[in-house]
Amino acid sequence: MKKSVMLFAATFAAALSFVSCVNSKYANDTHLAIEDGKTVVERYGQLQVIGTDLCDQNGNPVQLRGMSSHGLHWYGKYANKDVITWLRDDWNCQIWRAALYTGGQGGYVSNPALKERVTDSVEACIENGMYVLVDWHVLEEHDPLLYKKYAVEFFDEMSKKYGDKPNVIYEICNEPNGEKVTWSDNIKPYAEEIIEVIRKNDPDNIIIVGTPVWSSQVMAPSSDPLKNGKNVMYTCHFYAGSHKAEARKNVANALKAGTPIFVTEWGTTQASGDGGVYEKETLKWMEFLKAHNISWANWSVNNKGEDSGILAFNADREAKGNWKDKDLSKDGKFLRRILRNELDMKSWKQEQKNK
Ligand code: IDC
Repeated sequence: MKKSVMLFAATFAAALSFVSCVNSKYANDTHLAIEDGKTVVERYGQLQVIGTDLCDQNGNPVQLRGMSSHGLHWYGKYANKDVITWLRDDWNCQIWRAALYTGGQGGYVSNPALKERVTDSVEACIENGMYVLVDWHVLEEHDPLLYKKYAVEFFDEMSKKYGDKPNVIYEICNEPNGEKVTWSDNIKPYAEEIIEVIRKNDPDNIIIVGTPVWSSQVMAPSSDPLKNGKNVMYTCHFYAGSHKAEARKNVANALKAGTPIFVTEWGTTQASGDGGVYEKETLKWMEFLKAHNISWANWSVNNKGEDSGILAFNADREAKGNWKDKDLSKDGKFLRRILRNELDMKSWKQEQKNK
């Protein structure tokens, strides 16, 4: 009796997974930075948003995965061709994020020369056939409207320079935050203006807009949409040790409401960027993002010694890439396996059992 119940359950589960596999429009995604000698940009070309999906030039849904720089004014030395190429070839990254802090000491507004770290990143990604997120890293200033004047100039210049390259994705405000900063009064008017500036020079590359409360309130855009939302996505950020099932539910609801989501930043740790690596919680998120075809960039490439940094404390001070196991932090070793498609929830659980 017990045996037959088990047999029934197993058959039912197998049938279910067969059905879900056949029905899934995401089933064949292989996540390779290079496949049959072709880079991801050669294969996917001009990206576009269809419904809530990020799609390639032919309208097939794609999921991009890769790494974010740390603040370019702190660890910008890693935003170079050697490191970005290593991340493509050894880590299987298809995307790189250049995080340009805008406010604060040493941020772009007080230190405009920092732009070179962004252009170095963009050029390395163009040469490498990778996508690149140009991240206007709103954080300390809370409100994207505060430095709008600088953002207008910056995105006008970037879109004039690189608007004809399919590699570039504009992330126009990392994490708006603060009680007084709302979608309707701050983020939306800012986004509409910046999108207009970019669209004059670049009619089609993807633009990503931050959401209220450090890019967590992903439902906001659906009730008060942008006037110019074509090929626009919205971001949700999470740190696996702080944001869990409820945050995933918010994302699922936003997708249901028709809001395309791109996770431009997430970490394996607590929101502080420290506090340990949450492996199981991370793998839950990885399953979720894969099932919903949501692209992502992980925070971040640095050797500061914080838990969310992929390098061991003080490793690779020359910023050359070519990292050995000893150069990587716990976070780095874990993420490398995820990106190389060597680890998922199932194999991780098995490994825990075998320990
Ligand atoms: C953190 C860095 C940390 C730095 C701090 C400064 O990891 O070294 O001292 O910024 O503000 C974010 C932000 C991102 C944060 C990260 C971790 O986008 O800039 O980086 N985080 O706290 N949002 C949620 C977490």
